[in-house]
Amino acid sequence: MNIGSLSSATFRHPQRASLQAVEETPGLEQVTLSSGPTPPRVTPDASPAASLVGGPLAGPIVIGHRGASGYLPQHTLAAYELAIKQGADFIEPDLVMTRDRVLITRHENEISLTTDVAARPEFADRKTTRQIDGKPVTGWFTEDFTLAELKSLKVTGAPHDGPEFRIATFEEVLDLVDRTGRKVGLYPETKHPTHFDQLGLSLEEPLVQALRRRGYEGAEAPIFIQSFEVGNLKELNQITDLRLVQLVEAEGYPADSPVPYSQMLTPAGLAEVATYADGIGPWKGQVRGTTLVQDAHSQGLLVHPYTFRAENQYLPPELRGTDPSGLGDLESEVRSYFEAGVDGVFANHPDLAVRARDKFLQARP
Ligand SMILES: [Ca+2]
Ligand SMILES: [Ca+2]
Repeated sequence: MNIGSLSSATFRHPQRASLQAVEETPGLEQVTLSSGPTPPRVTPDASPAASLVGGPLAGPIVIGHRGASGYLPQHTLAAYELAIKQGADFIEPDLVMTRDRVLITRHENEISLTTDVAARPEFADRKTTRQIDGKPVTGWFTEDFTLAELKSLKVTGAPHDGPEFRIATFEEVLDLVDRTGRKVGLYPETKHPTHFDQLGLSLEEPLVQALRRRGYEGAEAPIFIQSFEVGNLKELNQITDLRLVQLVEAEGYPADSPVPYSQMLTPAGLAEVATYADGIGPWKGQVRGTTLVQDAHSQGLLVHPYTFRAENQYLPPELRGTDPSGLGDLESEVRSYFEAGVDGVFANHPDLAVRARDKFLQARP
């Protein structure tokens, strides 16, 4: 299928004032930034870079990491919607599965750190210990709950709790993007794919099917599917032409491979990744002061490092403000990565990354 039919199939409601829902989200106006630079005022459809989504890229992309997770609880519809409103080119849902085979958005399949499940007496007997990626994890797992049960939970956690935040399904995220009115891409991550395979809850087929139902097919679609594992990306490469991204941790091994991540980033390792993926998502520390961007580009791989956060503790010392918990100069950090040639960034504060990207493009000869 071509991009024209995708556009008409997927982005067919530009007249809908869909982003009003952000302004109406209870509690959103209570979001405050403790200190540091004030983020720019955002207006709906603020990004001049909407054309960066899909097709040949004219500049680096901004990926709203777990939504605008620097401002709202990660992986909630409100967080994704805020990322869209702030001009993110892509939003990033992490995907796990329920017992009744529904893809939902959570960073972990163990949900006691991001929901109130541990305080719910009716679910006390679901607490268990399970081997996840080779390590014992104790808690409550999405694969033991139906969607209806998970929907009854409150999403908790920094930076902003609220009773209005619920676990979102992937279908709800697709609905959000459909009604947005400008091109916003999706950058879904398969979480713990080997673990879910062992449970008979394979993630990849329902993911590709859900995307196909919305008209997302082929390498021009505004989609990147990402994984820290290797085997499921190779399987995906057999069943879809959607673009795939190999995530790379700072150290260690993929859960399903004896080849360390460090080896993946050598020229030979990158050549192997290029046989099944279209890009890499390295830890940002692997990019600075190395030839990784050039080496990856020479294999035809895009480079989308993670994670860019504005809190001072995550910034280089020279970009920090005086308040340890305040926000520092993320814009300068992001811009330095664009100048180093990266093709996109995962950012918890999409507004600041978009501003850095737009200034970078304006300054470019
Ligand atoms: Ca992720
Ligand atoms: Ca699978």
